[in-house]
Amino acid sequence: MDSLNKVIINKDKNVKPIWLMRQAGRYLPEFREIRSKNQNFIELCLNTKLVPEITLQPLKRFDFDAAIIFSDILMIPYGLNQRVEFKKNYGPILGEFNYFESSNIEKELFKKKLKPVYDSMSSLSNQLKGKKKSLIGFVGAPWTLLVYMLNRKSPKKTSIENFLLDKSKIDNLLELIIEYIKIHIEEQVKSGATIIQIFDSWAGLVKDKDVEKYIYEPTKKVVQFTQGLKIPAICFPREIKDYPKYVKTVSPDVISIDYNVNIRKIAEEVEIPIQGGLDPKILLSNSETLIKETKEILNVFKNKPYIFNLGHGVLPETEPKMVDKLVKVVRDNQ
Ligand code: 1CP
Repeated sequence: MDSLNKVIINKDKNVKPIWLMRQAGRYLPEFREIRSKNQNFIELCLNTKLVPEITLQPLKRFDFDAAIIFSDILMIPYGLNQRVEFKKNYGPILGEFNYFESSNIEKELFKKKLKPVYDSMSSLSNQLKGKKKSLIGFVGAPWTLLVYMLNRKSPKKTSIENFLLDKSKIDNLLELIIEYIKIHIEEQVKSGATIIQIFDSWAGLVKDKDVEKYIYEPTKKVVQFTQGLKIPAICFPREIKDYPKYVKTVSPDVISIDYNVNIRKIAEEVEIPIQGGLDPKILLSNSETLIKETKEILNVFKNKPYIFNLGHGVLPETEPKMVDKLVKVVRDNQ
């Protein structure tokens, strides 16, 4: 078993594996080159030749312990026949969600639309065979997908209050989303994913009184489903207020923390393996700061099962040589 799965399952305290959210992406010139020739982002995510290539680009440069398939959380709404587009310098734009049409979609049709993702996963699984690397599949958490599907753009752009008013619509849609998240997880696992990460990027938008209903309950269903497939689940509930309570209620195998979390406090409060936390902006600073901050994290988690990662995705302005430095510092200090 590879080191990342090992730290999760055996809770190995001495190995500190490393991978980065958005490790394949715009900070790499080789990605930008492919992207410039492939304007349609969804089509790119369905390209079975380019997806494995892009996924492996960061592993060619850096000594990461895991590959995360190059895809997007919005492939689920796409599979449910919602229009999904990515506008340059703006982000995703989704079409009107038609509940009736989507709830009547054949599961086989959904799988067929997303088959290229699963084929890319199989190809990656074959290419990584014999190498000590984990292969991470992922999904958006039910809440974060609900936000994009009803808001139809990033909630950075607008308030989300309006769509939360129609509660009956939301309940049905959440159930539908959970059903398809499970299918998407199962197909990725069947194709060779060894870990599933659940991205709840907008968990921080939920008010305290609604956390149980929109975050804990639906995510727990997804986590239990993943664990039922004998696959570890990493949860990333970005900007959630109470991480210890989340861990207790949702019971993921690993909790991935954002960069606002107090690492000393959480190291004491949480028993399960922790992932992440380094502010991605540190990679925009200088070597000295990077070494200092990285060593501090390694020190805090010295006697704990910990997976090195950032508190959110790699920023596009990041210089690849800083990522290389980070990996070396992590390797040399354990
Ligand atoms: O070239 C481009 O403009 C495309 C940028 C891009 C990339 C590289 C998007 C559009 N998605 C991706 C890939 C992606 N998305 C990965 C690849 C695997 C990796 O290397 O990590 C992953 C894991 C995601 C997951 C994802 N998509 C999330 C969760 C993680 C996070 O960043 O919070 C979210 C919220 C999305 C939606 C999305 N897709 C793309 C963008 C720019 C966004 C965010 C939009 C917003 O700010 O609301």
